Amino acid sequence: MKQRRLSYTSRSTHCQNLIAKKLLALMDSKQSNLALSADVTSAAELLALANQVGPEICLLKTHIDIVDDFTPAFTIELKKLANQHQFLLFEDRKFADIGNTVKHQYQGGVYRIADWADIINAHSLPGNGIIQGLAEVGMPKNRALLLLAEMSSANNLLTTEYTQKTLQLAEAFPEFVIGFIAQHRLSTDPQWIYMTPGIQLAAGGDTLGQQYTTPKQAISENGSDIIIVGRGIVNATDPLAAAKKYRTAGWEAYEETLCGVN
Ligand code: S5P
Repeated sequence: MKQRRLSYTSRSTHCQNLIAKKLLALMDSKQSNLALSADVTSAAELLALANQVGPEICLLKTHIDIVDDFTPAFTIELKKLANQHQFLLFEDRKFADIGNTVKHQYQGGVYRIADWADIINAHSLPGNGIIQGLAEVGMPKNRALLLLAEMSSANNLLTTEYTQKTLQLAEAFPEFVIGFIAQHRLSTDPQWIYMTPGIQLAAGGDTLGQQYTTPKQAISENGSDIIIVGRGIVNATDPLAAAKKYRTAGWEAYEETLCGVN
């Protein structure tokens, strides 16, 4: 069943976090609810992809630790492209440790994630301490956090109860947590932003348990806000043409669920 929704812009008034407000406004002004999962292993390739696909996306998701030739200069270049093409940066670090450890992982080490990533994500598994630790680093820098509430992989261990408890954890930190990595909308509260990975234009999977759903299913039927697309774009012979197709599919699915009153 189609889920009716408010526009992204009108939702932004319900958010406490500045990145959430910025992202929702950007999505409407750019007419894109597409996030590129830029899962490539060379810095030059990632920058070229970001430059090419940048005009089509609201968000670029990285796995910074798979870039073979990472240097601090790389993230400076990435930020320049984000400003030029108007997209936000999301490091898919999936933090999963105690608060004190994730603080160091977030602000220090080689990658200094807090210096350049607008958004990060974390597993809720360790409990509220992980959010508190990340918030100590991220809040002074106006950053934002997503919690993993559901996963796309087959036979994952995230039960319905785990998902509900993740929602409850988020509700205790609305200044820093902006939403979820999830396969479905979890609540009627308009402040939460849902991002769905495991998206291709045709449903299916890969050989390692990934399960794909379509943009229409994710946005229109399951009530998500942002489609996260990796190999559907990255491995296409023409990534820009593929990104345009995903962008159109995601946007049309959003528009058809809009309520008359925005
Ligand atoms: O449940 C999840 C959560 C995430 S963040 N399933 C996922 O696939 N992801 C990430 O989304 C994954 O790490 C990868 O970067 C991307 C999906 O890539 P694709 O190539 O399968 O589209």
